[in-house]
Amino acid sequence: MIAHISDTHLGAMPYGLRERSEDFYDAFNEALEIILKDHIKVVVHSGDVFDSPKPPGLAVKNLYSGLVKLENAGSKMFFVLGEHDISRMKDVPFPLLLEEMGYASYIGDGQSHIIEGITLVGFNKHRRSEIRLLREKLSNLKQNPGKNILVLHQGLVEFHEYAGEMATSDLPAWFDYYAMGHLHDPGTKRFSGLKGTVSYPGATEASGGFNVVDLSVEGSSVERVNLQSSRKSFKFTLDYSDVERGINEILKEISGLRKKPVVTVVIRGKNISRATVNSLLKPVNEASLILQTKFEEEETQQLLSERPADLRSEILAQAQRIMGKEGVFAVEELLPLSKDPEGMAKKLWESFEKGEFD
Ligand SMILES: [Mn+2]
Repeated sequence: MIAHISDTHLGAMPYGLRERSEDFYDAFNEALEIILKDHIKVVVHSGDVFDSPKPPGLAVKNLYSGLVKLENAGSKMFFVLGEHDISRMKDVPFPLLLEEMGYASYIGDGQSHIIEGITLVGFNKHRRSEIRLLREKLSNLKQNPGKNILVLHQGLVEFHEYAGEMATSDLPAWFDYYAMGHLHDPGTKRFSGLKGTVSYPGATEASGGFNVVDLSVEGSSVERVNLQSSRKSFKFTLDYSDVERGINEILKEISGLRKKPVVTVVIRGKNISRATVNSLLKPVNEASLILQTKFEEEETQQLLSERPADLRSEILAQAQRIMGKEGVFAVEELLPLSKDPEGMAKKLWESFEKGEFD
């Protein structure tokens, strides 16, 4: 048995709320508690340990004390780096300090790391412009005796059409388990061309869980462990004509939770009185950590009323729809460089030279 966790994003603080940043520590610490209780020795982390290459002290403290607990129980975390861990300033990524101190093991170097008879091979995040290189590295890997696990921080198109940077056909076929990170929605699939199960445990906090993987089963079997500490988020769509009843239903659903939820309420209808709605929503507001209210007047109803899986994927999907692969390139590669015009120009030139624009 191994544990597989990903995208813990320690140090994230959505809405600038301290309570939300605590959620990430709570989820991480609860996952570690379960791992310790189950006496799991090998913990694979497939990237985005921290939310930022310069994590806040509290995030470093939480990771450090978690790793010490693992160490004391004879367990260890093995990690690769996600794009959130890697500084564009080419500074030393923070998680590597913990490797230096002996509290975790870095496996993002593409080498075989044999632990308890299991071979772990990991790669750090490769950006879209580096995928060809990653494919080449993957095709040169050699199978080891015993169980083999591949650890990557990449989107696979079979799991997300727009956030996918590569396909399962790019993966060597013999791995017993493919420990994926980067996509925040959990997903586990088998493919006829691959020996092992491919799985994204999803972002620990947002998805509220992680994987326990049984390698003794042919091709591995994945059990998802759900965390109690995770904060629920809800989106309700109410008809203005029946708004009072709708609000009572919401109150029933969101009360009695362990943590006040994040709530979005969409009010649809004609001639909506926002003042009336806002005053009716007061008890909902009190029962939530954050309440966001959106109004959709019937005439101006948006086409996109479905909640996107996450904002980033939605931006990518729209960029792809409107501008094709150049749009995806702009969002993924150029946008993060918006404070670095020189880097941006360099990136553009590199990609142009590689013939990435038709
Ligand atoms: Mn990521």
